[in-house]
Amino acid sequence: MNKTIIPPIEIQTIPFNFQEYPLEEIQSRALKYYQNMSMRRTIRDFSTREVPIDVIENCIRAADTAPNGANQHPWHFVVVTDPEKKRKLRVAAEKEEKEFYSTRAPREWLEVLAPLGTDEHKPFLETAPYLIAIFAQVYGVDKNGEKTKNYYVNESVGIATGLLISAIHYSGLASLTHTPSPMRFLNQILERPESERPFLLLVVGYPAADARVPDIRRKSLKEITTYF
Ligand code: IYR
Repeated sequence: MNKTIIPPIEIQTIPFNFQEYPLEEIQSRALKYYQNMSMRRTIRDFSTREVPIDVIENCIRAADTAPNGANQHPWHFVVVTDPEKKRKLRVAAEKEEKEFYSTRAPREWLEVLAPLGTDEHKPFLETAPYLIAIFAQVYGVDKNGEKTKNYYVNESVGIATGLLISAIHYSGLASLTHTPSPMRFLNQILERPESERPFLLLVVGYPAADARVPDIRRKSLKEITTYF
């Protein structure tokens, strides 16, 4: 096959607005950021307390700053507050999860989940003020309706989701990464096209006053790093 030669184009550039800090400040910022992130926990008991939409929108804006394949931003965020939609999502998720916990999940999977105390009951899908369904645009669709290729979709959407979770925590709210499996029902209930694959359902809000979390530990730096 003949390789088409792509003529070089002159790319438009603008000056890079880099914010430089004194070294001690960089060290202190890194430490403080870590200390703040170390307080993040996934919670399962949410309060019904309201959260203004601008908080959620700014967190999504932060997620959209994620580095991504060919600047395609292959993601879509569906913000759900409508009680009827939430109820439908809960019913559909609990149906799949019941299957998962009772038959689909292999014994060894259930064993590693046991310390987390998860089960098929997902009341938080109705109690929390926001559900954010994150979709990965597996392929694009051009103006003629033809499929176009997207690059590094999983990596891009994974990074954007990480930034979103971090922004939500930094803002002072809590979240839960919920992964009903399979989750194609999200396309149907949330009216998203076939070109989008549901990636994650993020539950966002304040923790319930009496919320508790499993007594589990993170890995140490030593366990997760190698230096040369
Ligand atoms: N999707 C199920 C099961 C589950 C799987 C993993 I891996 C977790 O870390 C937690 C739960 C659920 O959401 O309950």
